[in-house]
Amino acid sequence: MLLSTASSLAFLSLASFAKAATVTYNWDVTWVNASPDGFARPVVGINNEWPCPRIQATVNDTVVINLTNQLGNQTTGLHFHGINQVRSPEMDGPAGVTQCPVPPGSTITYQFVVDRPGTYWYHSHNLGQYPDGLRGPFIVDDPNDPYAGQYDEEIILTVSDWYHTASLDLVRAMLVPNNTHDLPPFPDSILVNDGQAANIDFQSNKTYRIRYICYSALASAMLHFDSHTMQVIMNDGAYIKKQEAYQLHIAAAQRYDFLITASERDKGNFPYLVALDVNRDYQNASLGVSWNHNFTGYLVMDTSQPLDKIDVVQEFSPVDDSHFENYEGDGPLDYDTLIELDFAFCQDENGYPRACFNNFTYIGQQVPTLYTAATTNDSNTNPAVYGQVNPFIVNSGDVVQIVVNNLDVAIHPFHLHGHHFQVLDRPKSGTGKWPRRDTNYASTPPRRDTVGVMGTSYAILRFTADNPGVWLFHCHIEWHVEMGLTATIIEAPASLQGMTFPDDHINACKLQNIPYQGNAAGNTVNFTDTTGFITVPPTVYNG
Ligand SMILES: *[C@@H]1O[C@H](CO)[C@@H](O)[C@H](O)[C@H]1NC(C)=O
Ligand SMILES: *[C@@H]1O[C@H](CO)[C@@H](O)[C@H](O)[C@H]1NC(C)=O
Ligand SMILES: *[C@@H]1O[C@H](CO)[C@@H](O)[C@H](O)[C@H]1NC(C)=O
Ligand SMILES: *[C@@H]1O[C@H](CO)[C@@H](O)[C@H](O)[C@H]1NC(C)=O
Ligand SMILES: *[C@@H]1O[C@H](CO)[C@@H](O)[C@H](O)[C@H]1NC(C)=O
Ligand SMILES: *[C@@H]1O[C@H](CO)[C@@H](O)[C@H](O)[C@H]1NC(C)=O
Ligand SMILES: *[C@@H]1O[C@H](CO)[C@@H](O)[C@H](O)[C@H]1NC(C)=O
Ligand SMILES: *[C@@H]1O[C@H](CO)[C@@H](O)[C@H](O)[C@H]1NC(C)=O
Ligand SMILES: *[C@@H]1O[C@H](CO)[C@@H](O)[C@H](O)[C@H]1NC(C)=O
Ligand SMILES: *[C@@H]1O[C@H](CO)[C@@H](O)[C@H](O)[C@H]1NC(C)=O
Ligand SMILES: [Cu+2]
Repeated sequence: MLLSTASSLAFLSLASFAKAATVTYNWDVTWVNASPDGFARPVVGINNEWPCPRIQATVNDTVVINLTNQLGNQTTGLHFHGINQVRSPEMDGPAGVTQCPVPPGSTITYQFVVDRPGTYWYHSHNLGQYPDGLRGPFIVDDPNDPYAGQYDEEIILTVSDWYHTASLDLVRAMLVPNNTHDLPPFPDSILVNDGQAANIDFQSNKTYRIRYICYSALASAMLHFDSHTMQVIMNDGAYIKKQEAYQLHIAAAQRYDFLITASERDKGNFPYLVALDVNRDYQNASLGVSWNHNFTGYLVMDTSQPLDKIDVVQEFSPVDDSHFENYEGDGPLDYDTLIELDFAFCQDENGYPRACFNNFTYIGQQVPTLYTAATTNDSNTNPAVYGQVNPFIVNSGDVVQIVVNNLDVAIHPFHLHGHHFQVLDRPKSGTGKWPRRDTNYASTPPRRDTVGVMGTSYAILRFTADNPGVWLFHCHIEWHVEMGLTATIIEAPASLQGMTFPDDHINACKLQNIPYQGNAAGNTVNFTDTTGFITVPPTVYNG
């Protein structure tokens, strides 16, 4: 998956003069047989192909995706991870939140403006479906790239855990009362660039910008290059001050853009290691640390030499990404509103394993939450109309501080839709809960959309509520989403009142007899009447 020099550079130089364009994709979501690690299985692809294609646009372009569900036996939908959907919250994509799932045979159009440059990705946000393959890179080029001129070529590098069993079956096997240790499914293998060969053509005197994306459902990954250091320039689509890294730890859904240079002295081929981190906390030896899924790729300078060396790392000690500094040098925002979330595993009334924020697990309702916000008049400021989606009402213009207290011993990557947050603090494993005091925060905090919160520790995040919509905040371990590890931010509800939705989006609801107005159960007369709310997670998982 190389972006060729010629086309990417031409794209950049033209773009600085070009007017904002519209980039259109006509996509059928289809089953495809693939064997990326040698094991053949049906995967979810696009237009009968897999890996899925890349979305490529320039800042301020309009992206149109005309998506038809040709799966025949499953609903679908797409989320554009890290794209903030400013003035288009109805295009964010999570099923049950900003739309109904798209039924087989139906078409839905996503249309939105890409307001920020960087490395993003898209994926299904329905049914635990992206680990079945429905994910791809989403690149937004920057005519004003502050690092332009410091690199010659761009390369996309993706890493993912991979499973030989369909996600639906994995989730069904996980959500059973005898899963008393809340165990997720563990991967069968590692994929890099959705396969198992990803060598990089590496020419003397050239610098490469690697756009590194983690598609995982569970596992983080460690990255290390033999004899070469990385210069990280961006995290999650936000520029940072250049930061040297010998090793990078990337969690599910995160992205890093970094530069790597072939010096004039370099000769031969250099291995690089991507090691899947399925450990609950790689720093905590007492949890039994293992590295069972490794991938070796090569920086290839000389094709006449063998590709036989391996890259061995004695001890993983990745750069601390919470110490990255935002490129602009912005200080921490002062906050108005505090949302404190204690995360722990829990059980529901039927003894099924769940994940909870403040003792409540997310339970999907009938009406997508954004549709409820749009159709419940002034009552949309009352959390009670949304049902048990862990709703938090946030006023327009407020700066919100989210504190996540991770009461579990594992690392969990938390993602916010609709915003890039500042990461003010992300202390080491074992620190315990936030002491409810604000001290010693980063002076130029990095901004990102997914933060890895260490085991038995916390993270302090801030963002400005300048983007009306309904935005999920959730662990990006897909299996934990299915266990209910999600909260819902109802941002600027006054401006959501009376919002309207495209006919094709509403039609997806109508085709499945899903109500699309009123409170969580579709009551359009008495918004606080909770009759029909779903208050216990279903015991049979159908998505
Ligand atoms: C994108 O649009 C905004 C708002 O019109 C403008 O300020 C900005 O300069 C544009 N960016 C680019 C790269 O064209
Ligand atoms: C979107 O896809 C549908 C089904 O393939 C097709 O009928 C329709 O013309 C497409 N719309 C656009 C705008 O391309
Ligand atoms: C849907 O079809 C695919 C491809 O034939 C198959 O692998 C999968 O098991 C089916 N899923 C369900 C839920 O029937
Ligand atoms: C739960 O019990 C079923 C049936 O005995 C078994 O197949 C499954 O492996 C068990 N799952 C766990 C997580 O123990
Ligand atoms: C690399 O750059 C140096 C300094 O600019 C130059 O002298 C040398 O010829 C270049 N080598 C190659 C292989 O391009
Ligand atoms: C994976 O790589 C790490 C670091 O070099 C090493 O410790 C580990 O033994 C490797 N695992 C396997 C299965 O080779
Ligand atoms: C969750 O429940 C536990 C046990 O009942 C209680 O001690 C704790 O205070 C609750 N936490 C929150 C945030 O409500
Ligand atoms: C390491 O794991 C053990 C076992 O769960 C736990 O008791 C301990 O607090 C953990 N240490 C740190 C630093 O998180
Ligand atoms: C909601 O507001 C609309 C417009 O103001 C009004 O027509 C409707 O009766 C209101 N519905 C309820 C249930 O209050
Ligand atoms: C709406 O429903 C709630 C809960 O059932 C009830 O307490 C309230 O009286 C109802 N309001 C009206 C106007 O019927
Ligand atoms: Cu998690």
